[in-house]
Amino acid sequence: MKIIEVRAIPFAIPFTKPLKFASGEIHVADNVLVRVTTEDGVTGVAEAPPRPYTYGETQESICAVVAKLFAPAVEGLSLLDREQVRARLTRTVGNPTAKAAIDMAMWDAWGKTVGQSVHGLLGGFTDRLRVSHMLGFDAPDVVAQQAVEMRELYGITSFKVKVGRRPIALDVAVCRRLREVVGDDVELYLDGNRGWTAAEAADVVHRLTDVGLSRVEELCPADDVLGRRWLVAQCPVPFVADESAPTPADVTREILAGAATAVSIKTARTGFSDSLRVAHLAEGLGVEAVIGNQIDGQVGTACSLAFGASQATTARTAAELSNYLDMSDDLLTEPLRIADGEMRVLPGAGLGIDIDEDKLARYRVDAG
Ligand code: MUC
Ligand code: MG
Repeated sequence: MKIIEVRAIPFAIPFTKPLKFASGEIHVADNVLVRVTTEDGVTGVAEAPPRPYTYGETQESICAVVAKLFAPAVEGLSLLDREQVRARLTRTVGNPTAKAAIDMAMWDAWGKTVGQSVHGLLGGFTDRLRVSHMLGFDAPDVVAQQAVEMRELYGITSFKVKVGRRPIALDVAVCRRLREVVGDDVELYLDGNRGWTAAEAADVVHRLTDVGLSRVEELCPADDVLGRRWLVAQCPVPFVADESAPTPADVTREILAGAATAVSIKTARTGFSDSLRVAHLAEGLGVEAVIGNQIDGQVGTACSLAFGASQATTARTAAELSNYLDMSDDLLTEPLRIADGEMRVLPGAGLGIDIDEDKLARYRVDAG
């Protein structure tokens, strides 16, 4: 199980429908495939989706930090040395998706080596997750129509609505139109990506009481310390920490400070080893944990699925697993499937996925 190579391969796949939200927009999945190879000839994979406007990582920075810093720190260790790998990588602050992808690729390689699924190795709680779809910025009728289509095509009945940093009346109109069109049986929740002030967010939350939101996420910056606490204290539904809590320590700080009452777990950001820590923290603290989506492709989505379904804490709520549907293509030999609003855990060892080498050759943006 000795690791002989850690490799970062940049690739770019256009989106058919760009996603726009308060902190940025995505037109191309300019992600990085991380490959961990052992001396037994086993290769584990994972995907790092950079979010420059959130964490400062870019496709180039991920490739550079893996090649120059992280690969040399990991090569020569065993797949069973995950905590040693973590200790070495966390000496460096930041670079969450680069670290997470190495961790997850190691789990994939471990699963493949021992002939077991990562989902099982992580805990194997259930064989499926309900799916929640993310609705980006658009006009009220367009957003409502997208929700209707997602329900018709995939049976999805849970939607995260992106809001913030545009006229508040427009966001309120989107939520009202959505509720009108999809009816009462559909779950709706908001994500502001820090786009409002605490006062604006409080105003909107009160104005939308009758719309029936199940939770709200990062409506204002957590750095507005007292404003955020004031907002969370009056919020009638769970308030999710996402980009304000990218590590287990941040989660602890934010929840204990009253800056959030729920947490988003993104495997793209915390890998499997730290996502386990966050899930257990959430369970111990008694707060809701939602599987979020860092706008992952199918490789990353397979990671979120394997993890989310492995824990009782994360399987309780609908998981954000569908952003890949807006991409023009992907890297897997067998595409993921959503049916009846659910995604089933993939059979097979490791993550249960295989990379289509022709597609990787087509989409990679390095020399190859
Ligand atoms: C989300 O939940 O915020 C947008 C930016 C990012 O880092 O993740 C996405 C979705
Ligand atoms: Mg978010």
